[in-house]
Amino acid sequence: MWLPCGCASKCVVASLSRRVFRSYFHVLGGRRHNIAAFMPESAGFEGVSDCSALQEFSVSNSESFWAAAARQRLSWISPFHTVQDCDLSRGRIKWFEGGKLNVSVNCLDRHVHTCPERVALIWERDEPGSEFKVTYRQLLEMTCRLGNLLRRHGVKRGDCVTIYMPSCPLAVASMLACARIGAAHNVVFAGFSAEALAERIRDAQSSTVITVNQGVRGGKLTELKKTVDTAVQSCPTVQQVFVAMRTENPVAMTAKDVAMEEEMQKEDVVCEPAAMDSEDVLFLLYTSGSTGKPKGLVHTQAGYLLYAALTHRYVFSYHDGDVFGCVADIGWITGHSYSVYGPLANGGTSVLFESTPIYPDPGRYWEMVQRLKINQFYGAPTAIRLLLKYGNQWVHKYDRSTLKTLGSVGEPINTEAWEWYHTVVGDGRCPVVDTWWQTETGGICITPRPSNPDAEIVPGMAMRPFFGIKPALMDTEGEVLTSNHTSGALCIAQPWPGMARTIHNNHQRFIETYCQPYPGYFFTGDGAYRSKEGYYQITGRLDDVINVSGHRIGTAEIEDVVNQCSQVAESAVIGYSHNIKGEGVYAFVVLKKGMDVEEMDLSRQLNDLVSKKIAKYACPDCIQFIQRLPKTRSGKIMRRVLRKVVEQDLNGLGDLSTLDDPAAVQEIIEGHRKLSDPTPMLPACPGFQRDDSEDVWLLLSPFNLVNSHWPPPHSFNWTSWYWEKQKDTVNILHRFRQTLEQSKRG
Ligand code: 6R9
Repeated sequence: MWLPCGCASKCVVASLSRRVFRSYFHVLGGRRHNIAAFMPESAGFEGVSDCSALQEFSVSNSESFWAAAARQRLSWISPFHTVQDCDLSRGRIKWFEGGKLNVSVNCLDRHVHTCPERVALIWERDEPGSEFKVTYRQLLEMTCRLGNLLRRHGVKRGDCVTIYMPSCPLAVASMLACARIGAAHNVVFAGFSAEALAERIRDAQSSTVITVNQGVRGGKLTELKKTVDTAVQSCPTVQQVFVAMRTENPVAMTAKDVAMEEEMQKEDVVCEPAAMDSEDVLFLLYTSGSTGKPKGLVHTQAGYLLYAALTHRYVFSYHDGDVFGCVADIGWITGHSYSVYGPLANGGTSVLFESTPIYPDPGRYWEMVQRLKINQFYGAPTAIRLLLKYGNQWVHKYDRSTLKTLGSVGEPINTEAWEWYHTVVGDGRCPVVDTWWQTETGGICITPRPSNPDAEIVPGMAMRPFFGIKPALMDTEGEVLTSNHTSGALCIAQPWPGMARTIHNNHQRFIETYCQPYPGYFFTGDGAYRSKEGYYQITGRLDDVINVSGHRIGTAEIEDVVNQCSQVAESAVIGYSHNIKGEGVYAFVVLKKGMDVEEMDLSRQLNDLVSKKIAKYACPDCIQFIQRLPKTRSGKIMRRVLRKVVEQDLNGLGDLSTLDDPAAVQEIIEGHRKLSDPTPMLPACPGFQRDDSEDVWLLLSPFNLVNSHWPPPHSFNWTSWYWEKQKDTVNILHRFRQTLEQSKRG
């Protein structure tokens, strides 16, 4: 059993229904709340008496606001002399210059001085009921040993260490150890393939990788160390791989490998923190853009930490003693900001979730809420939609009375999922905060809370800008839209400390992507609607990035892989509306001339390829083989046309006159019609839903099946194989098919 060592072992119409929540701030009678008690630094801000005035102040007196917050909330080795030096049009972003600090000291040492035995991390391991708690003292010890170990192995200030680990205390200690000695970290989501990992290691020029022997998720083992072995073969920079043991199964060690826990035991528990400049790099995090090459967004020390801490404290109303449950993986920005940096900077208790929402059953989240007494729960709409389908009984079974705030992130939350989250999970008591933000923004930017005690929360809307955030909507001419009840490209009109500073090794791409589209503004890549009341609702990406189960993926990245298949001439990938994942991946594939292949076989081959080159979640849900792609005369693929075909909006195909060969569209429409024909093909079997992100087949309830367009077989005995057999999906599908055939014959 692996124990941490060192210590011994997306739509514009919101529901019409509106909800008004009572205060969850300190209310001092009547409608007013005590703003200085709410945020101590606001006591010095003139004319600020409530939350909306504080928001206005934070935007129009941005420097005073952020200077006061930075002085009070961060521990500095030496103070900053300049609050900000930014020029968005040139991509220059600098905060708190002159200041020196250490992020790990801010996240650990200062809490160890005041409350060493407070729990910093609750590691909710995959195996249910086997949580493991790590106090601030233990986490500091672990971090220091690891920092010393990295130093002893030559890792220096300015180096970049790649971390390929699932959510666990040693992964957090690895991040903090890097911060302690002044190295940057590059966490790569442990679901990425060897090739995707290798690309990120090479781009980050890492000479050190940290991993575990095996990952454990949903009861299944994944060979993470073997994936690293494959990856480093094409990474000449890698000199050493630290391997921690998550399971007891031994792995083959190479000359580059270092047994991490064993070596940590030899290290001192004191590690001198490096005095870092505010603008030194804290981490790189790769995310997808609209080209085939992922970009390594760079976040720096002080501004990022302050922003993560402040948003964590105020969006979720996190108070001392609360248990904060963000179920995102640490491989994504949500895990960075709200499992690690925000909660730890605030001296909080943070849950690290290693499992899946349906392991061992769909009650996992709520059983965990009951057992760990979670106060704030932060998850993704895709999981909420999935759990909603399993029924309320899985929620009602457990005591959720500790919950105070429910958060949603990663993609638009539809009204049905929002209502279910609010009424069933939260018993109608807890505010639901739909938080909009990005890897680029570092922390939450648009969110219903904080706001005045009686301020309404509209289902499915992120609504209000956070402190210091000034959103702007742009029209197609690049002009700022000033009225309400309007939609446009979402920009942020002034810099804030949490924003990314650059793209690693490619500042020009940073400028072109974020700063040039609307000079003087930060362009988010998202579209938004501003309601009559002035609330924001995110309408989805404006570029070729899709969002599958809350994970960003560029369509170009998938096309690049599909095109590598020797039988494929070219392809076009689009996103389409998927009732669980938010968006699904639809690939149009043109084969090379004279190819005689079974389409089913090739589909399988393409899926394997995408899974191997990127990750499982990027696999196409649907592959349509076509003769040619619809292109303009200049050779541009008309994705708009493909989208309309898949949406079955043939009246919306629009102007096809620029098409090189309009007959191509008719063929595609025909092909799509055949594909969506409800014939009982195995993968499209009604009653089942494939969830690639979790690698499972989901059995929908009899109710769903009865309601599907295809009548259920009368002879089918649901109860005999409902739950326990769900894992054995092949069998179930087989039996289901047999029963269907029997019932048809009968
Ligand atoms: C934090 C995170 C960012 C993209 C973003 C947008 C989408 C995130 C959302 C949302 C609607 C929300 N997104 N939160 N869309 N409502 N509350 O997810 O970062 O992985 O970089 O993705 O996700 O499209 O641009 P990241």
